[in-house]
Amino acid sequence: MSDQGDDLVLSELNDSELVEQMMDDLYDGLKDEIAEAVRILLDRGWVPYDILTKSLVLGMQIVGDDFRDGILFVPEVLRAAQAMKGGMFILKPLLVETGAPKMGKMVIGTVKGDIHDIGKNLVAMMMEGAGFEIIDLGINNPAEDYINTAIAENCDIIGMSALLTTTMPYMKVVIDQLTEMGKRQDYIVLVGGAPLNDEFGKAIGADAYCDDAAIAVETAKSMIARKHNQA
Ligand code: B1M
Repeated sequence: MSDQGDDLVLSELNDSELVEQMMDDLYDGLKDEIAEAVRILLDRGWVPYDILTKSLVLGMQIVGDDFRDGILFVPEVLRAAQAMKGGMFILKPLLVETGAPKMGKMVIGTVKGDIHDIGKNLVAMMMEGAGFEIIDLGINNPAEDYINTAIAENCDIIGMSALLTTTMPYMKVVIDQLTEMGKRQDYIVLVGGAPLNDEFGKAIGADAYCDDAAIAVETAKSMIARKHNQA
């Protein structure tokens, strides 16, 4: 996508040029350039969440569109994902170390059959930054992983992520299993991922569908507050 010359100096670009360049570099899977640009924006006073949402997440959207349209293929998308993770690695400590008071405990993971983890990682980071204790199960999780961890670790929230239309129905399997065990009411169940919507969340019996990481944080906070008030 980019026709970036060897002599391009990222620090000489103004903010909007730099953000444009970051989208090109993400598209081209240039991890070092993404890391450098993230550091430059931080030095310029950008807040970590804006760097994520206004450059990396938007850039990944372009990658996703071209992946869908057959312009990019798995190896290129993987490189873009690695570059995005490079940027997230720098931002993570800044997102999680807010000193916020402890809000509750959440187990989160991507469901069985699904290996997409960027969005889930972002949600985990933002939740941690908002004061939640996070147990991250990673990718490809069967129902037992969520349920056993929630019970053993005394979690308040079970969070599930799915990026494929073929894997999102598995969220219902987890919720149904909780119900069969008589444990559904013990946990707040939050779901998210690009192919989901509110209606799907309701249909499978989740407490809420969360469109993005910021909404996940707000939803979790208000549901935890409601749970404590009821208690
Ligand atoms: Co895949 N992939 N992928 N992929 N991939 C999608 C999802 C796809 C939409 C691309 C496309 O066609 N446009 C398409 C799915 C189509 C569909 O199901 N309808 C697709 C496909 C088809 C596939 C494969 C099947 C391709 C193949 O092998 N032929 C394969 C599946 C493998 C598997 O899982 N079994 C596959 C593989 C891959 C890679 C490995 C190459 C890579 C993943 C790398 C990784 O994650 N480590 C990859 C990527 C990167 C993508 C796209 C391009 C980007 C996803 C992403 O990271 N977005 C994606 C296209 C797209 O989504 N536009 C695509 C950025 C991230 C920040 O957003 O994950 O949506 P997102 O998370 C958001 C919200 O959704 C929400 O908050 C996050 C932050 O704001 N959220 C939650 C997410 N989880 C939440 C959980 C919560 C709350 C909110 O819990 C409480």
